Order: sequence, then C-alpha cells, then structure tokens
Amino acid sequence: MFKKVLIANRGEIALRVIRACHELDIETVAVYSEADRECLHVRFADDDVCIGPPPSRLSYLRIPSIIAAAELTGADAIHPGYGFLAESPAFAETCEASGITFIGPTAEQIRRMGDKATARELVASLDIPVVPGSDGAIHDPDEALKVAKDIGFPVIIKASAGGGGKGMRVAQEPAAFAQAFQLARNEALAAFGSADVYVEKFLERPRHIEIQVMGDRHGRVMHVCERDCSVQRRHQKLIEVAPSPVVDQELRERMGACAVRATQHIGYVGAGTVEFLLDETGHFYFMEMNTRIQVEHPVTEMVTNFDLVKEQIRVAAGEPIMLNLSGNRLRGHAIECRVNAEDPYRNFQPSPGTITAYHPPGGPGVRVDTHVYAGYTVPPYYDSLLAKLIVHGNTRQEALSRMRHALDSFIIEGVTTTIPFLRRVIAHPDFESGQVDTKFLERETGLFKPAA
Ligand code: MV4
Repeated sequence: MFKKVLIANRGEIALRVIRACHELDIETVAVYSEADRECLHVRFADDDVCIGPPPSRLSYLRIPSIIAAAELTGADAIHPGYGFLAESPAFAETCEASGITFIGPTAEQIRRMGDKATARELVASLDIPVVPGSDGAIHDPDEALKVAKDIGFPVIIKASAGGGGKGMRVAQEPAAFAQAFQLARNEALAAFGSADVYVEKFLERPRHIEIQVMGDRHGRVMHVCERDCSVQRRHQKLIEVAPSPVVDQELRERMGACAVRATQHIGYVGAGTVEFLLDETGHFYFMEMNTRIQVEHPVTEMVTNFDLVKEQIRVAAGEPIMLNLSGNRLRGHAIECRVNAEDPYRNFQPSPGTITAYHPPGGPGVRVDTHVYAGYTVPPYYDSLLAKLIVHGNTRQEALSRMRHALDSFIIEGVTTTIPFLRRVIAHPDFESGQVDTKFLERETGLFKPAA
C-alpha cells in the first residue's frame, strides 16, 4: 500500500480524499495556491506545499509544481480528485515517468475515452447502443449534411474533444445544418484546439443516466448502480439521485453490462462513469465515459455502502476490487444537492465572500461533504461549490422529506447561495414524481424568479 498520497486538488474533494487516506493509514500531502492558505485541506493533511499564485493555471494546473511537491515530500502516489488535472493524459504520464502512481486510469485509457467520436466508434463495435449518427468525426459539410439527412432531423453536432456541452449545436432542419455545423466546428476549435465534430440524431427529452464502474489491475470490472443526473442547468448538474426512479433491476443490469463491457475492453483501472441517454421509450444510448471520480459519487456510496475513494486507492495499489453489486442489494434512495455560492436569481452569478455564519443540517441519513466553515472566505478563482448535501432514506419519499428539511435547516450567511432555489426544485411536483428529463429546468423558467 502507498505510504504517502499527494492530493492534487482543493475544496471538499481534497478533504474527502484525505479522509479516505487516513482511514487506510496512509499519510497525506496537501498542495495549495496562495489563495488557499486558510483551507482545511492544508490543515488536515500531514504535509503541505504551496504551489503558486491563485489562478489555477499557475497552481493546481501546473504539472511541474505538483510533481516537485510530491518529490519534495516523498509522496508515492497522487490523487487528482475531479476537475483540474484529473483527466489530463499528460499529467498521468508525467506521474508515471516520475515513479509516482497516478490514482486513476493510464494516460492511454484517458486518451481513448477523451475523444468522444472514437469512444463512440469503439463502444459501437462492442454492440453497445449508440444514438444513430456518423462513423467517427466528419469534416466535410456536404458529407455531414448527407449523414444528417440519412439519420433524419433534428440532429445534434458535437465536438469530438468536447464534453460538458461546449461545441454542441442542434439543427432542426436541413436548411439550418450548414450554419450549425460551422458554428460547432468554430466553437470546438476555440475551446479544445480541435475542430473535429460528429453528428447524431437529436433526442428531444432524454434522461441522463450514468453507471459507476470500477476496474482493477487484475482485469476485473464491476458496475456499481446508476445515478440519475437529469436535473442540469447549462450542463451543470444541480441534483443527482441513486437509484434512478425510472430504472428497474432488469434495465440496470443491461446498462451495467454495457458499461462493464466498454470499460473492460480497454483494460480500465480505477473509478469511471459511463454516461447514457435514456429516451421516453426506455431505449438507452452510450454518450461518453468520464475517467475520474465524480462530484456526485456520494449518492452511489449511500445506496451501496461502498467507499469509492478508498476503493480507488486500493486498486491503484494493485489490490483486487472488493465492491460487487450483485449480491449486495441496493438499499434505499439517495439524493444530492450541490450548494453553490451563486445567485440563482441573477443568472447564477458567482457570489464569493466571507461566510459569517454556518450551521450544517444533521441527523440520520444526512451527509454534508464540504470544506467551508464560519469565517472562511470563498475565493473568486475557483468553482463556487460550497457543499454537497446528500441524504439517504429507506424510500424515495423519505429521502425527499429529509432533503426538504435538511435544506430548511442549512444555515450559510455572508454569501448568496443556491439553497432557496434547490428547495423549490425539490418541492416541484415533477421532481417529486421523478418525471424529469434534461430539459426540465429549461421548461420551468418560473423557478429562476424569486418567489413572490
Ligand atoms: C445529446 C442530447 C440529445 N441527443 N445527444 C449534453 C452534454 C453532452 N455530454 C451531450 N449532451 C446531450 N447530448 C443526443 N444525440 C442532449 C444532450 C443534452 C444533455 C445531456 C445530458 C444532460 C443534460 C443535457 C442538456 C442538454 C442537452
């Protein structure tokens, strides 16, 4: 097992990883920017190194500084968390070249799934359903239009290097195609340095269902239940649940088997997520694979009792995976709300500042993953996640009720938060009944205006 793990991240996920390491009797190293001196990850780690000025490209994204910090402190492994360098093949490669274990998949595995057009082709070759569309990236606008007419409108044009909604355009009809195609290519080039795009049939009201997977160095891959992340705003997830209210055991096993097949095919090691779109008729389609631990991993932990971060560390050290859903029945329902320092009634504008009062909710089935405390100043440089509020209940009704009351008793003063907005979404009849798709928040424009 590792002796000392460096956490190349900040915020709640850095604390989450430190906790897992300490439970495994592994020492920890925090890295921090000049804006993060007062952060709890610095306090809780056994060792810490300042890696540069506040902007992340000069600190949390600077590979040489992080490698130097690991060498200086004698860390034998690095956990990247999510965001920052978590899906950087160059970082994974540099760690390995420096004799430090990257806690995650290999650079090659990150690369193969990072290109969405080739990932799509790869899984299609394994008989995993993909939305009808082009074979790989497509460069010529006339050829692309021909493909679009073949699959039928509306179509969606997506950046191969994309993800998170950038470089994506919908064309409702042939007349709108040429312009949408050009816009998607321009945006892809600007955002990712590659103009490669591919074309798919556009599904009007899909749900976003993702399967958590874990692979070990012995060639075994397990799936660990789905999450339903259909409540999103501009490709930012706001609320995630496990299990999905619309996925039964039969569908779970079919989606899980597909996720495992894709993951196993590339010899994947570590935690990963295979994302699917699920349409109104119950058909599912591979969308992309994320090669990291995700923000919403706690909902899976709550319904399975598996510690996904500990397992990531164990498999990186060469141990066989322990978690195996078959036999371990899912218990109850979990819901996560992401609480951000943002003003939902001003277009989710970030609201950095000092937290003057803080009291988290508690009680049975309530978990708060956070790095904030009274007196903490939320810096303007990073994403505005303050806390993840996760509840568990024996039934979905119990989980919903717990979430409502937990949100009501979550006190954060001094910065504007999304708590009142989350309360309204949770109370919405369509959320309560589980009738949400990826267009839910777009339709419910009333939620974005302050309550009368
Ligand atoms: C789609 C789609 C409909 N049809 N693909 C959005 C993010 C990117 N990863 C893929 N996305 C979508 N792909 C087809 N063929 C709708 C979306 C989409 C979406 C997906 C999941 C969650 C929220 C979303 C919001 C808008 C669009």
